[in-house]
Amino acid sequence: MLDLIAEIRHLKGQNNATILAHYYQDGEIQELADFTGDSLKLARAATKVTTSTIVFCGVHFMAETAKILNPDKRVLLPDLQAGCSLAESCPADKLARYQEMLRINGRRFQTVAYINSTAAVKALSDWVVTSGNAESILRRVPADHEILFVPDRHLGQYLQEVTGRKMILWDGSCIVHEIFSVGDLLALKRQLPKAITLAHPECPANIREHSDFVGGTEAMLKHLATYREPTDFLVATEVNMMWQMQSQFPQHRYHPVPGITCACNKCPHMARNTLEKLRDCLAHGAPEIVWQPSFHRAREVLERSLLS
Ligand code: CIZ
Repeated sequence: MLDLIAEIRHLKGQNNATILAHYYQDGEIQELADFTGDSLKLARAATKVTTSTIVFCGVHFMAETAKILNPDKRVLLPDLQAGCSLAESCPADKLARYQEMLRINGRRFQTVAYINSTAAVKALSDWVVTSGNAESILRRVPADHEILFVPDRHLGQYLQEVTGRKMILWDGSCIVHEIFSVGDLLALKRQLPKAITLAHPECPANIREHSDFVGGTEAMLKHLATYREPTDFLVATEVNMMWQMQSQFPQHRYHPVPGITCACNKCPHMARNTLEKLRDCLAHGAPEIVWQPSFHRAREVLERSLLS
């Protein structure tokens, strides 16, 4: 393992590469990264990278976003199959047909896509939001337009509650956040009555309503920074997030909220990236995210939404 880490560090220097890692990656990958963050922070960090190569340890839509915002850089993803259940739930051709049907019915709307979507879906959208900037972007949608929100119905429902904007919701969900067990959460709360529950807005309403704080990963970290005394936290998001929490705020205790069918919630797509694949992709310069025609239009939408 130590040899593998030394090898990755050596290859990173040799190939003039920067490693970006999402908070949902295994701790050993986050530890090696030059930047860690949520998709918003990493998309912005990618635009500041000075090396010729970016290795994106995350899922496909995140690496794709880094490439779209940095067309001249080589962007590598350790496993090209690292997908996302949300992105899969909203194929671009299906979205285009649905938008057409709304237009034929005389509906005036703008399409707001969660960043967990393909470039082709972003290219069909007016705005792209992340869990970190969704509320401020929604304020930019003209009040006389409806909002078609894709693909996460739970995040969309949460945003309806906090902004008061009525939305047409796509029927997608995240396999990690969808399966938290409310029964187990309530049992944990009985065991640890003083614990604070943190839930991601991709969680269904029954989990959110039993939580003390709802926010994306970056917002969770900001919230943790407000607690000085050692505190128990029940965490309803991807389990690797607790590695980042533990390293930034080691005085607290973190407990994963169990899923209905498993003891903890790990994203199987994020888990496809391993140290070995990270080493191999640096060694071979592949797999690489290759520029696609839809990236041009997606770039306009991403720049307007995430960088300005
Ligand atoms: O925005 C992201 O990176 C995702 C997918 C979740 C979060 O809250 O970090």
